[in-house]
Amino acid sequence: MSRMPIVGGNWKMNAGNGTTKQSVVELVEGLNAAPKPSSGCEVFVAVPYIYLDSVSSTIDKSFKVSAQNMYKEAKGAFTGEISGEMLMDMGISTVIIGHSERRDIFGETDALLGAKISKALSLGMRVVACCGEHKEEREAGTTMDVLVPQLEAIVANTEDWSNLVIAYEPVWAIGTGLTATPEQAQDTHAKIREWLASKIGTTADGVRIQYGGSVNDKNAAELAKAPDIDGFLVGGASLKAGPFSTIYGVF
Ligand code: G2H
Repeated sequence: MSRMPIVGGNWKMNAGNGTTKQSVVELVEGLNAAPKPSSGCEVFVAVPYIYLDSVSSTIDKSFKVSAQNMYKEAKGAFTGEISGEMLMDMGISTVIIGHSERRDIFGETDALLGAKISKALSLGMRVVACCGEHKEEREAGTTMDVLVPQLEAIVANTEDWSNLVIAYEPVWAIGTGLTATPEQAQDTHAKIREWLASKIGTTADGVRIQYGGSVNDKNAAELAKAPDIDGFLVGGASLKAGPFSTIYGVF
């Protein structure tokens, strides 16, 4: 089954390639001047909450704008949180949920992430749900044992799979410069799809699985050839327009 590739630039806690409104403006200007994504590839930038509005109103419409997180409730006494309802009201209909930095640094559990996924999907949002294993887990051969509970939380909270994208991001490859080889990534993507098929049948053929973890303008083309890699979630290399446009340009 053909799946439209999807590439996301996850800016994380970066204002473009800096810490200022100006550095955001510079990255948006760079992207607006860069080669546009092909019509056969969906591209989004996931920017810090505080810049969602300004980036949405200035970036070329060939890019979607995404949040990096949201809370599971609509409103209330949840200091520091942002709801899906608020994002949708701002015209932001894509959200990353469960990035390993949310899990490892902020202690987000599969139960909480499942509730967020359920909420975001119920609002009609496109969800990029992340999963991944740590270095010692891969070395111990327990990658799928670690991924399965993460995937179960996704499956348990997803009825309509048309808006659900999975991002497989081995934690040992995130921001480390260590990329999974195309063979390693393909092998895990295929196992994820096979596991999904055991739960949701042939619908799994249509679920897009992005690879994330030190994707850059040098390794993207090779990774993109793998049949079960349906795009990338890019961190560091999305902070400059040149490398990011080269990456989405491989699709
Ligand atoms: C993985 C990725 C983006 P980087 O976290 O989600 O970051 O490309 O910097 O490894």
